[in-house]
Amino acid sequence: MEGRFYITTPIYYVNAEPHLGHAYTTIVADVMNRFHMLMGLETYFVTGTDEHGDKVVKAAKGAGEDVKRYVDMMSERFRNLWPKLNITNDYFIRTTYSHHIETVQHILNLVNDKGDIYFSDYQGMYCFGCERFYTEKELIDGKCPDHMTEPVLINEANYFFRMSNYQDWLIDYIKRNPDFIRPERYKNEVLSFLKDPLEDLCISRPKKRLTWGVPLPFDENYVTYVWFDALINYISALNYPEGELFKRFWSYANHLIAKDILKPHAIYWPCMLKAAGIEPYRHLNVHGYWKVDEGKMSKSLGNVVKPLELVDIYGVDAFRYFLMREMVFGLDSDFSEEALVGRINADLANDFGNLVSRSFTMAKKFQDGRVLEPEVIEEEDREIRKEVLTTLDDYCRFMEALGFHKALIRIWELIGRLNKYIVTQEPWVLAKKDRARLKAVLYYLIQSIKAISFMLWPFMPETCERIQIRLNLQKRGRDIKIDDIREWKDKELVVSGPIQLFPRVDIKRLKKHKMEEKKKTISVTQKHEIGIEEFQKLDLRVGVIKHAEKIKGSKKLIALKVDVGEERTIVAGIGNAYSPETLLGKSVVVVTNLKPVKLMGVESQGMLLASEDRSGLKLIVPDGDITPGSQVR
Ligand code: ME8
Repeated sequence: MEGRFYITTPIYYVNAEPHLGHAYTTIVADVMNRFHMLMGLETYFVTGTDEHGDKVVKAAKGAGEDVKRYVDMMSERFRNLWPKLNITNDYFIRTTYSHHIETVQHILNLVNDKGDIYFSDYQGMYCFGCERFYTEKELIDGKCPDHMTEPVLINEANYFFRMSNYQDWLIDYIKRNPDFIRPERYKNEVLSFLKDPLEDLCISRPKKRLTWGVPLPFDENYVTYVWFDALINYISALNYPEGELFKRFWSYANHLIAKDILKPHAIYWPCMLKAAGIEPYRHLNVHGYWKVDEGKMSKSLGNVVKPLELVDIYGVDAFRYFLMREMVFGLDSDFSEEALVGRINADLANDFGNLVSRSFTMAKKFQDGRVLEPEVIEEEDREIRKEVLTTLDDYCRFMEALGFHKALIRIWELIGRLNKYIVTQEPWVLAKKDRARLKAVLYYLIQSIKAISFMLWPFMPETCERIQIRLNLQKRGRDIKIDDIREWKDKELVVSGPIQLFPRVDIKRLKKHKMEEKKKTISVTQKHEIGIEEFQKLDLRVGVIKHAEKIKGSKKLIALKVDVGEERTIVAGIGNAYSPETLLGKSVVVVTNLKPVKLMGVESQGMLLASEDRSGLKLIVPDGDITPGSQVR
């Protein structure tokens, strides 16, 4: 593989919180970026936020915020999410940055000077959700196909980009460069769209309707249409035209998007680049949608999947692995937490986790962690080496062709093979009767795990680096290059201890919680209201835990002495979530006027308030010091 690698994600609209779809695209970009690092290429990775236009203004108003303050706040949510998903972006672009705005105006001037922009009256059907005009043909039953709302007829004078001038050039370019748009189905979709005459693109919005945008440099009464502004981020992020980054990376540009924004990227953007005298990007890589319950995720349906919630529960690598393994790049996939747990238990805890933990434990137990190059090897060992090398070749081929799930399937075949190797070689038997064979088997196992940790690093960087640290490798993470996998010539590897990579997830517990959550939401909405007098019957007070001990014979129950102005004995079912020592000195909220009850022989004179979700049970605590016995209102 030669050259450099420049990867971009869409810049996301700041009118909504980041969700699973945004996380997926950005994780794929990260996996591609890390893979190219592994291949020894110099890489550059850009993501960011799209902050102009009607939608954003509406969202800011809806939130009762000033627009600039709103976009700053929302942009931060995206920017702060990426480190939590271990994203290696080099730059985060915002369309409100002044250098981006200057680049947009520079391109507008270039295209205008060339005579490719004209002013004209226009009447058309406008969808505010998409921020664009629709032709009759594009509408479904007179409605916008994305928003299923009727567009509004708008009549106004605007500036237009002569996109039609570039139609023939674009068709020819796509045909001559078959992997310009990939996978192929999307290339075909674009070519089929281009069979009809291309309309010119309306690239302005009058300021009387919208002020939140980049002003047209040649008419102060207009701002730039959001797509003509947004697409340019891909070059303003590289400091076009003079920037060193632009010179180094533009010819290697790989855009990554979902199919929703195929048209602007496959049609508007190449035409804009051509008009501005800039060479086209190298590849447009298009993936499908994540769906939930076979439908689109949407706020109104309440089925938006929040990446951080899943990462908090299952860990970032399990989440990354699942997304990359489950979706066939280019096609739609259905998301379910059950499927995620299924993969964690089967692929990660069972296959991969067991292989590594068994091998490390045996190396430690039988050879005190010293894994030495063997003097004698057998055919079975040679076969293992061969399998690692063919896996590596297949892996590279799949990764380059966007077949991420295939690359993972191939690695899991190798993992399966290694687990079998353990079963057939029986190192625990060899430890008793054939130390020379044991040495060879452990060496081939640990070398293979090392190779796997290099290949899987783009997908699960944290886990792989943990393995590499346990193996005391000098080169780790992004210092490792593909040839390091081929070499296989360590004289000695040292396993410094056992390792547990992925704990199994209890699917029954997950299901129980889901049911309870559902019941809770239903009961919250259906519960009948109570008057304040009824609520005031409860005597809630702040208490401080003075003493705690488990009740013999019960896993869950803890007997507490709590100072609520006076000392009370309270029996609480919190033993699964808290150990007695961690409770001492904690402030809590106590219901003090409940009728006492006896639990396992101990009289409980009150109840602590707590809440529980999938992440576990937590006590409700005051936000700061409050004297014990103070009333909770
Ligand atoms: O379109 N499945 O921003 P956006 C998979 N600002 N990916 C999904 C997804 C889903 N269900 N939903 C969203 C915009 N995505 C413009 C882009 S670029 C110059 C301007 C991902 O916030 C996917 O990458 O609506 C999709 O293309 C993108 O989010 C749309 O993000």
